[in-house]
Amino acid sequence: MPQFSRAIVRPPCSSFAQGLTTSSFGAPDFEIALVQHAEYVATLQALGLVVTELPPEDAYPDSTFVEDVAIAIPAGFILSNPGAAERKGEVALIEPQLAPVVGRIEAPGTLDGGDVCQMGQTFLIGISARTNEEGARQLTDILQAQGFEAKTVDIRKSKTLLHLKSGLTFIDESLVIAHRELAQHDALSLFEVVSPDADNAYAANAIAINGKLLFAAGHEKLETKLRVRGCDVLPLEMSEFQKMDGGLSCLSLRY
Ligand code: CIR
Repeated sequence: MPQFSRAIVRPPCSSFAQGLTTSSFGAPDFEIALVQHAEYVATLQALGLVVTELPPEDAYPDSTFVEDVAIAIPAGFILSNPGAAERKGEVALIEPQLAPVVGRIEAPGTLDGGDVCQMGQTFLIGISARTNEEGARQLTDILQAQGFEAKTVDIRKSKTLLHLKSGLTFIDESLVIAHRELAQHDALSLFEVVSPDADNAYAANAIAINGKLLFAAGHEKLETKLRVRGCDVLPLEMSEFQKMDGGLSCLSLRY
């Protein structure tokens, strides 16, 4: 299971409800989002991580989803070039906090960190509405230069996945959570794949960290399947972030 010692987060800002979303759950409650975010941070700290909390940034409603603007690898950070025009400015905003920067995705390449799933020495890169083939190619070059392997997974036909990690979580070398539409992909052929039913699909985005599995509360069917397989599940309330299409992994950069 992945081990991390540090994380960077940014709490939701007062314009949070104006962010991008496709969900039909209604507007998020800002005060509840702050409470859920604080519990998320406290959980990372309880797992031993040193958490750097950046100030909220009202000019960028989606800036709490810090995972999308950079990819952390052992050598440093790779800056992304988000696929949504509204989010591109978030990269310059976070860059001063990230050192060293060991690469960046440049136009015409676009890439959101939510499309990048590290599975040990291999990274899966989702080609999505946000990450294009050129962005994936640039990231592949950077990762290969750092000794990693990279493979792409095309999710452009998916009607439900915003990002690859919306439907995929690497738990350890033998186990992943994957939406049914990803489960048969070659890249997952060596793993036992646990797939959620449609009504638990949101919880496919989880975070394996230091022996625990941070998991979206309220998805008991998937939670039971994971507990049966030995996962130490820590449920966290995520309702207000789900309303903005965000999951657990998007809320932090872990390294
Ligand atoms: C967006 O549409 O960009 C944000 N509202 C949600 C981003 C979620 N990020 C992620 O899944 N990595």
